[in-house]
Amino acid sequence: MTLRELQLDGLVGPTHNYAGLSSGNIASTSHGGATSHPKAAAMQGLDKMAFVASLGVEQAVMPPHMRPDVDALRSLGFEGSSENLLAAAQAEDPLLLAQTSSASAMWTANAATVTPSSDSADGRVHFTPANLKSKFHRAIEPVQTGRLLEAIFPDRDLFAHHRPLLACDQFGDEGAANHTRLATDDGVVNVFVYGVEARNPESPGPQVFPARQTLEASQAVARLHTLRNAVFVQQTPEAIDAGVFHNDVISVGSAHVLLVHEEAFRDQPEVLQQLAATLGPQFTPLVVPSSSLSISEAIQTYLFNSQLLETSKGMTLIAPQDVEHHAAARAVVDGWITGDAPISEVHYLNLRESMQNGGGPACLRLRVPLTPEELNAVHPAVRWSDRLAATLRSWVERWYPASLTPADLADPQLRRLTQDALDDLTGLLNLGSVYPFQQG
Ligand code: SUG
Repeated sequence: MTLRELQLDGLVGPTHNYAGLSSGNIASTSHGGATSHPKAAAMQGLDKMAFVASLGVEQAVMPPHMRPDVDALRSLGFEGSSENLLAAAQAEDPLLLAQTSSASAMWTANAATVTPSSDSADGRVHFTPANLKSKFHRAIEPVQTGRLLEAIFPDRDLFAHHRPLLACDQFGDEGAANHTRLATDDGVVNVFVYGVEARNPESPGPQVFPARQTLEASQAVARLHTLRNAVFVQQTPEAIDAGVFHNDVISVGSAHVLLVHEEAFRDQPEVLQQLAATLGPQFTPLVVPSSSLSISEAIQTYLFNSQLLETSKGMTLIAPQDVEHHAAARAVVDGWITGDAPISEVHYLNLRESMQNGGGPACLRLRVPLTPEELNAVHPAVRWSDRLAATLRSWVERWYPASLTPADLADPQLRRLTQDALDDLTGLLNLGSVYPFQQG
């Protein structure tokens, strides 16, 4: 059965801001406190979706989460009306207010891990929302993510929705950002990349920054999804310590192609041999040596956070403009396009607002490979069309602030505006009641 890959992009929320929340993510920590531009950020995301859809790729949109998350603040002891509670949080613990205000759900590569029906033993598409337990501002996402995924993929005969793994050190799970599905005529491999083996004190791990994904979590997700063809590969601790907080910062793969930096995986030559043994001669790993692009240049430009899309013209790369403007990264891409690599074209997009928080093109999308029948069962109103594009653009135009600083996050008007905007959006997308504030 031929699968088509749906790109489910996170719509940037109205509270998009720079709070420096993600240690280990260099763009996030270096932009903490900067002024953000939520309207521009959302428009940049919509431009990407429109562009990808124009290539003939299936595209859909995932709504933002309600922020600030007043319920999370209440669960941490703040009381009273939303207005008083936000003011109290800002006075007492502004970092906590920033954490509960982050629009980080936009990076849907971390929303869940997805297994296509062709790979699961029960023939259903499986979703497990990532628990994102490594960072508090992200650990408040999975319940809402699960609700949205259930609304977008409603048919339980076709779609299996699991609960997030229990959030603890042993089961740190960051979703599809650490998962790559490769497929050739000879075979399919689901590559799960982890940072550390949590229960094994002998397992080498990073010394400076946290390993967000554990082997135990990857194994549990593969088990839940009844996967038959999973392999588990460890990141080099050095890459994590250099700022590779998710594997999708240093490798991206699709079908028979794997773009990967030389220093991405432990025992990389053996890993690639193992993949080749299953995938056969079509498998094409394009390994970028450190002499062409150092790890820090890979992190700075986000070359490997490009989207690798199958289009009628062959493999197409959607890369951030930062790659275009960096001589060494640009040379790597030019080498692929003009040489005999199976990549036919590249398009550079402006995703500055998201990039400054460490989110490139691939972070902003969750890939969902579907059969035609499954595609037909996707909630129709979130699937891309010119009409949806126009609706979303005027929705953003109407509701989004032009700029935000961390000091603006306690503004009761921002909370009210976000709630009204999301209420309006659920109507436009015909999603029913998907937010707690709509459920009384
Ligand atoms: O989890 N940044 C996100 C970026 C996620 C990128 N996703 C992938 N690589 N798949 C993170 O570190 C920064 C928020 C702030 O600092 O305000 C943030 O959460």
